Amino acid sequence: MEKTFLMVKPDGVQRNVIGEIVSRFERKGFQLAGAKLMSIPTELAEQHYGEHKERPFFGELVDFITSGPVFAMVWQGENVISTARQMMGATNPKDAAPGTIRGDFGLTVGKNIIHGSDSPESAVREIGLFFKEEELVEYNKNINEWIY
Ligand code: DAT
Ligand code: MG
Repeated sequence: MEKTFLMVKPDGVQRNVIGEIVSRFERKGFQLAGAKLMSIPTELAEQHYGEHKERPFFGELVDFITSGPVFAMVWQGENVISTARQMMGATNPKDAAPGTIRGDFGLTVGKNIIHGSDSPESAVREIGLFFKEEELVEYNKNINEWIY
């Protein structure tokens, strides 16, 4: 089953929306495969956002993502990568539709509440950066018979 890496950023943790965000993915029908509250070391932040290292906001981005705990998650389900991106909304919360996570909880691009992998390649890469294989759990939920 397809998997993606999602992370409630430090602003989302401080704003007390971990539960709300987890709830949205649960209700949609996705299955949680792993989760942890953690502080991101600077090196990991720089690796995770490596594709942005030439961008003018890279320093701010790394400072922000290491500024407080994050809630890192792996979710699985059919089309979870692209569906989670839709549920997150546009990168800049000012452009994110109401009903999306960023549309409902964010105001500015620097503090946009949630990260989600943007492709199958980045999902594999990011899951590998944040989780050891033994931290991911494979299990069956009977409710899946009513989802698939
Ligand atoms: P996304 O998080 O939607 O995948 P991205 O990968 O383009 O967006 O950028 C990563 C993060 O960097 C984004 O969540 C917020 C920050 N960011 C993006 N564009 C920015 C900008 N123009 N100014 C400041 N921060 C920005
Ligand atoms: Mg991105």
